[in-house]
Amino acid sequence: MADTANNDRNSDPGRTESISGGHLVAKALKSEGIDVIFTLCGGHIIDIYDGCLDEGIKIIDVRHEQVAAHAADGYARMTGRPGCAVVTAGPGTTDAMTGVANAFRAESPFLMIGGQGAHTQHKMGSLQDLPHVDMLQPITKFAATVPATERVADMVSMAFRECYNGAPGPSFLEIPRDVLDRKIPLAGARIPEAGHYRASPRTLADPDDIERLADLLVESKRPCVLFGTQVATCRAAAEADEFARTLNIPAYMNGAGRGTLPPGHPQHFHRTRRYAFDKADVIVIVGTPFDFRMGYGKRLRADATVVQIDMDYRTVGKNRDISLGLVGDIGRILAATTAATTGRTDNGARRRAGWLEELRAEEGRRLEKLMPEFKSDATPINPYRMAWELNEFLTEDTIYIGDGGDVVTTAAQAVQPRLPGHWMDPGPLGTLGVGTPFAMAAKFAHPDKEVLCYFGDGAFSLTGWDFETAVRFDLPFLGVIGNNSAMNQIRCGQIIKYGAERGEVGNRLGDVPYSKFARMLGGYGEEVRDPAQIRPALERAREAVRDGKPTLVNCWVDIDVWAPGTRNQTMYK
Ligand SMILES: Cc1ncc(C[n+]2csc(CCOP(=O)(O)OP(=O)(O)O)c2C)c(N)n1
Ligand SMILES: [Mg+2]
Repeated sequence: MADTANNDRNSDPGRTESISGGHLVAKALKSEGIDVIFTLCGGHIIDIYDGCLDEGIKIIDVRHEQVAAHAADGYARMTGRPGCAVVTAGPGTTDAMTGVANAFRAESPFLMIGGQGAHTQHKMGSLQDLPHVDMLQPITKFAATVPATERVADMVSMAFRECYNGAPGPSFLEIPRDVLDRKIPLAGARIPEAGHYRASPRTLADPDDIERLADLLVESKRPCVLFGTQVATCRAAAEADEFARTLNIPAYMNGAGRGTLPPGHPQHFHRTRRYAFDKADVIVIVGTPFDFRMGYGKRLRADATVVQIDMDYRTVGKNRDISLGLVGDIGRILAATTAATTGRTDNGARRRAGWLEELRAEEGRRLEKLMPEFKSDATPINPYRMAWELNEFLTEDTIYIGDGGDVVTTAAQAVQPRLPGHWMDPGPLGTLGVGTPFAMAAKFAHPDKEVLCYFGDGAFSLTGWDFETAVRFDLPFLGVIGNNSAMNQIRCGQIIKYGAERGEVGNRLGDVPYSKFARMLGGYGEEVRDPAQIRPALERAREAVRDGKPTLVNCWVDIDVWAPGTRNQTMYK
């Protein structure tokens, strides 16, 4: 703890009536409900730490600023509240930029605070000086410098407000060192009060369009719906469930929308999305853009009636024409649509039974085709077998995180989270290295849940040193590595394009026994080469995690097996 005299000087207005910029930051963070900052220290930002001590905000210090930013992003996804990362000027801020960019594409709200040289040394060549705001502007919803200590808390709350403008995203504030360190009379600062500086973003779309959508759905014979990440962002799983169930509409899920409906739910479908998109008469796209994951909209039947619902006005109708667009909170819109269809003599639900049976039969055929791979006894381990074992191993309480190339793509063919909000992937920026920070953030947000992260060996090595942070902060997660000693997703594309001889350039990694790395850092680890040993090793790892140890189960997988998406290079089409 900081010494009491210092605390009194900074934050007890009754005695001194003065407060420093760093302490104003902490007060504003507290107003926003922030209970943890993810950070890596630097001389420019230490007064924020001192303020956090007074406000009871936990400080998790990591080993690379990219990790701090990803963890703040992950915390936001897991809690439904914004996250916060605090990094120093110059290289601290540039290191964190990848995490900000990832959150920007993934629509995840967090505030990054960066240090800056003193205003009095502006453009004089101070230590770690860079034009941070210019650099962060294109990848944030809001980026600004705090010009004076009086404005610190006000601008922190402004930055949080901006995070929620339309679809959420990150904001950036740069606070010069003299602004942070200076003390001002408390009366001179606006300190926005919790709950009094921003409105609810949960707006409803045009009510007439809700009625039009209800009409379309009631009449539809072969509708389908895709629930995307914003269903999770809006915590709208209950509304999505009621919508799909009441109207009997087959539902597919992508991004963080996975788990919106559990496997086994009558309207939950998984393997027939393309088939349904080819045959549907009405397609409702909820909270996911027409980006590369959707072939920019080209994967939807050209003459289908396409409805798009999104939090962001700019996303609706982008890349593909739509028949109807609705903008607002996903849960509100789905609930209002369901309500608009009730009370009609026939909402069409029963008429669609045959359509759902057709899709269910097709799902079964597709699963049958994959079963030999899922059950493969081959060594090195077939990555499909890994995928199957992981899915069998998940419990209702497991939060699943994917961080890697091909092994993670393959796993997505089997792994289905059992509950909403239990799936994390980087999102459309496709950033490798999110796994360790996401796992730490998930464990911090949900200490009673199991957090399982499936890594590629390449992905793990980008940010893996923060395994030590998980040990230090008692954030045990179950890490599993699908180790093919390669950046294999890229290797596949190189081999296809340049042939086997010239395709092995710049993509091979060493044979690293990551279990030893885990043990070196104070965790638990095992090596697995025999597919029959995957499950027992996972069980032992689960026990180790329950005993408080972060874990790496290093599974040696076949370098020459790829997912169809990788073989067809669909991500580039
Ligand atoms: C930060 C970052 N750098 C590079 C890439 C490009 N990339 C996509 S997949 C991949 C290979 C990942 O290897 P690994 O995690 O071992 O998974 P594998 O494909 O081998 O299963 C790379 C380098 C990326 N997506 N993100
Ligand atoms: Mg690999």
